[in-house]
Amino acid sequence: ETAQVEIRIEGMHCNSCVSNICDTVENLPGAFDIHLTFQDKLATIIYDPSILKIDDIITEIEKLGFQTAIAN
Ligand code: 9UX
Repeated sequence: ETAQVEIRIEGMHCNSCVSNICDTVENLPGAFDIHLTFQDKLATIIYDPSILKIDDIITEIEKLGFQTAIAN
């Protein structure tokens, strides 16, 4: 099973922030892929909803110090 969610991310300072978010999300069990650019501030995440919950993705991103909002 595959789902996609778009999460708006505020508080990124540079591309190292992008890398930190991508590395963290990619390592979550049930995460398949993440696309995120500093310019768009919009993360597109492909994941398995039977393994990984949106709330868990958001929690992990916010633990890194960013603010989030679900965009779809
Ligand atoms: Mo920059 Mo971001 O010095 O997670 S890497 S704040």
